[in-house]
Amino acid sequence: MGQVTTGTVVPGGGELDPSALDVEVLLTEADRVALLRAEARRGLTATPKQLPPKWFYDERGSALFESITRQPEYYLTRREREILGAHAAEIARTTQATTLVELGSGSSEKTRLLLDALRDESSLRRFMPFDVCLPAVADAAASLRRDYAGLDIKAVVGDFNEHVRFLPRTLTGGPVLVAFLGSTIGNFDDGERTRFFSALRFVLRPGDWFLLGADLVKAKRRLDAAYNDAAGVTVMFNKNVLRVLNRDLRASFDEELFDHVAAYDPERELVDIRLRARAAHDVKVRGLGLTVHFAAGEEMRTEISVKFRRAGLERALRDAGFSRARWWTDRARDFSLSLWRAK
Ligand code: SAH
Ligand code: AVI
Repeated sequence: MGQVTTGTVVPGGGELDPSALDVEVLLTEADRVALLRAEARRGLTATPKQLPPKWFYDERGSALFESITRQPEYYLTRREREILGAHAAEIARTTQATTLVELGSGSSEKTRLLLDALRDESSLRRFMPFDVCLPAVADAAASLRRDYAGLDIKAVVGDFNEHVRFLPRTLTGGPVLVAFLGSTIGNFDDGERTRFFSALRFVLRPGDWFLLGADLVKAKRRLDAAYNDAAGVTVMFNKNVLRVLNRDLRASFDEELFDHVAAYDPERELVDIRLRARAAHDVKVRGLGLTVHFAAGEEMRTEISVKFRRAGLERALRDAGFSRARWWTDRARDFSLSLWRAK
């Protein structure tokens, strides 16, 4: 993965050759740009303006996210790692998974705890990291191939909002464990979350497993700090979406004309993440033949990060056809990891 300070080396991963990298592509570079065009047009012409969070993650965005996970205020990754460290062996013993699929896998760093535990159980045959960011998933797969000789590592580039239904083609022989870590589920709105759980349940067979990492409701002070780190990495991450639009849609966004705004809303139990225009100005999006006007102070939503309560998650997963096998939190009860079985 490139250094965050060196700028973007690989435009959206488009200049990497997926076949040379041994990556299965469900979302080609052409598909990616077509989807970006459609979603950017919809979001930039909507009131209020909004962009889906998947567009943060080109190579630079993925590196910036990794840097966020190391910031002192961003407790989520450390807490989830603590839970995985304490319970990976039990997860491996319980599931006896032969295939591990990881959705939104990024660097798959924490996943090594699961891979080690499943290797100790001698059940695991195949690991399938799945991510929208080709450089991230290719890099993770290359490093895992070095460290887990004998494990069949099948990296997939895809959009988990669109392509979860294509997974069953490859899911044969023994129980499958699908892991969705990091509280990426929090970046879905209510409708997306419901659709995602049902699509996932649809591709799993009864007896397959789902492991979900979800951040929990807590004091506003801590959540505001986690999404406004003192080093300003989250600011760069949020503004990275503007660079992606400039590069891939030939837009003219000026990062200096926007402020990062992130605040926990205790009513809706989510962190609302936006870019706020510092002054009235127009942005040309040449790839869409569009001129977009921003009023002074106008906010464009770039992400939500929902915080969960146990009861709400249990209801949603039961409704989708899962039964709960385990529920764990870290010692500080900041973060949850739960294991579900397809009924
Ligand atoms: N699971 C890792 C990374 C979380 S960051 C962790 O826990 O640290 C979110 C990851 O989801 C990124 O790697 C991003 O590229 C990926 N992602 C975001 N939207 C996606 C989408 N629609 N489809 C597939 N992957 C997506
Ligand atoms: C990937 N996702 C769960 C992160 C989150 O906490 O919602 C993305 C992020 N956005 C700002 N900081 C981190």
